[in-house]
Amino acid sequence: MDIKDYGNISYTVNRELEASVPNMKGYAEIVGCTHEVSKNVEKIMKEGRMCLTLGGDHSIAMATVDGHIKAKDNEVCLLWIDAHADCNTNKTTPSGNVHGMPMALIPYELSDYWPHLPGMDWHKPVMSIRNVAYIGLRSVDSYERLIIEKLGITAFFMADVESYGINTVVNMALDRIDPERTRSIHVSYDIDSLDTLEAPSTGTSVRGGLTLREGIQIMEMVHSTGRLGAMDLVEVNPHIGSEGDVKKTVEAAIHVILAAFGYNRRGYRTQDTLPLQTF
Ligand code: 5AB
Ligand code: MN
Ligand code: MN
Ligand code: MN
Repeated sequence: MDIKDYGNISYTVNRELEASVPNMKGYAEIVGCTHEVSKNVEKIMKEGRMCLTLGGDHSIAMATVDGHIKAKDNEVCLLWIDAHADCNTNKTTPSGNVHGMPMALIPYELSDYWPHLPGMDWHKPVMSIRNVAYIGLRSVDSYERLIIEKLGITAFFMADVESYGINTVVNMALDRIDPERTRSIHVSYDIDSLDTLEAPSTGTSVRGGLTLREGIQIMEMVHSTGRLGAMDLVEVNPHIGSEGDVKKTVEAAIHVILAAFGYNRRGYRTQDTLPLQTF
């Protein structure tokens, strides 16, 4: 497999932007970073590659999805794997954390709920919420619930994973967001979708989440469609928890990424070459 590390994103920050929008912590930094992320994802995908972006703050997803959409002429669907719905605006947020907002910035159906966002003119909400599905939700704020219900967003909560099983959930999600099975798939994978036991080193961990087995199964199924275009693996925070917690969380993230790019738990046939070196 041909893998290229494009390194870290470098960007400049216009500090004057910081106070320009209320209730968005780190706004200037996020504006500077996301614009570069979007340009990079677009460029990398136009080189014919799949693009994996590692984070870090989930706010980068507004940029990775933007770059993906620009590279694929709008023919994209989005799977949002998360304990949280991340669709607060700066008016509904209980925290001011922008990583709780990217899903409100991505679809055009929510664009009227935002004030003008200085420095974000590059960002065009061109995706429809009809092409978006959540899996793993279990900590949703009341305004987020209102938005999910009002817009009829396809959302599979942990209770649905419990009732249907993860296989059926992934198939139902893809049926809803990509009925013709032609779109390039973007997976925005927040590590906190996994249970605290599997991924403790993250900022907003919620117990009662996906097992690592379910988390891997989602990505094996996405891989098998042959249409994974880009993936974000976010909210891994090595500053949280013990050394053992960090190791466990990073290993879980690696398992999920390997599944996305073709590592197979069944092992390989002798004629196949290993798609990736495992750790
Ligand atoms: B994450 C919360 N809904 O808006 C908020 O980790 C949590 O990217 C957001 O999913 C969690 O502050 C954001 C309470
Ligand atoms: Mn989350
Ligand atoms: Mn998130
Ligand atoms: Mn978080």
